[in-house]
Amino acid sequence: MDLPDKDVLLALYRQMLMLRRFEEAVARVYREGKIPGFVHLYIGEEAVATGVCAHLEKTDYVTSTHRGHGHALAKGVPARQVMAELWGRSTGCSGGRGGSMHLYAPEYGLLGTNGIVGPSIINGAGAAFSAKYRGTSQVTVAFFGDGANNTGSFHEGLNLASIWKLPVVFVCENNLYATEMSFLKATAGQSVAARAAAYAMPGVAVDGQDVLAVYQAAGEAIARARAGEGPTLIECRTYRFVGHHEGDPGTGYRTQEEVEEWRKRDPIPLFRDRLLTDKVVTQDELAQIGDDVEAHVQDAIDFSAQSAWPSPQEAATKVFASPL
Ligand SMILES: Cc1ncc(C[n+]2csc(CCOP(=O)(O)OP(=O)(O)O)c2C)c(N)n1
Ligand SMILES: [Mg+2]
Repeated sequence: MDLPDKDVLLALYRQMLMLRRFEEAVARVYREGKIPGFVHLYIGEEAVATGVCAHLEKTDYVTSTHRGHGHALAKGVPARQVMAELWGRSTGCSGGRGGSMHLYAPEYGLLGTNGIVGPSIINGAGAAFSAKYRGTSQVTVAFFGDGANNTGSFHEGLNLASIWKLPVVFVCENNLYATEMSFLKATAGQSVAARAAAYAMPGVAVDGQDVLAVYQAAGEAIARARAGEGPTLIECRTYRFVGHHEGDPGTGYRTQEEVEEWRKRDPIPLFRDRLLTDKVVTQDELAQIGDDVEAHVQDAIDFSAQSAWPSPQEAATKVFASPL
């Protein structure tokens, strides 16, 4: 494939690095007790959200999972608002009510991360139905894991999207495990992409550690959706370098050798080496991006630390439906 323009390449690099540094900072402050509840980090999978969301407009939609910080950031939710939400502060994107698994920012097209495995798929189909019904050109991307691929939501969502030709792209982040359960043991046929045939839509399997491969596949699928040609299923083969959630050592169900093998295919150094080998960028340019990203993440931490908690009255609003 021809390389995209330099500004696109640098934006992809910056975005992946942002996702990585953000999550590393989350791990640090989590251990200091700053963040309540569970966090599921995206470390190792950055090329997926980055390569996909690079094609989306602000008005497009994303539905996401329990492992959704990267999706929120890549969709354009400011780092301050994502971090402050993790800290439970009133300046967070959900006003501090939601935390990691309930990041909502519809003004940026983020229709929610979700603690339940599967609904991102049907919610994504629903958002796409809404866009089609209203006659807009909005595209929805529904992210989900390999675990969700074996739930009813997957089959319902893909079926409805296909019969109604909805403008949606289903992106499976196949990191080979659902908590401790191996994808290969849990999935008949051992392929997510192959399931697309049953729903009469294109199914594409891509190397989820290669941001350019993801960028290309997503670009085609999003253009297809926007042109009214219907849904696509993309399976990105990837790996989480860390435990399922912070606190899980991630060692009881996979070997150290396996983790080391995948770490050799870390999407960020892979891409950096390619940019340097192809002489697209200089070391200095990359170092500058690294410094900017570090400052950006530190700003989000400082902002969160200085933000107020929601008042008890505020915290209880928008949580329960008003009785009729
Ligand atoms: C309906 C439902 N069943 C079980 C759980 C518990 N649970 C939380 S995350 C998870 C694994 C999800 O695996 P996958 O979809 O592959 O996403 P990953 O964590 O690998 O990103 C499970 C089973 C849940 N949250 N919701
Ligand atoms: Mg998984």
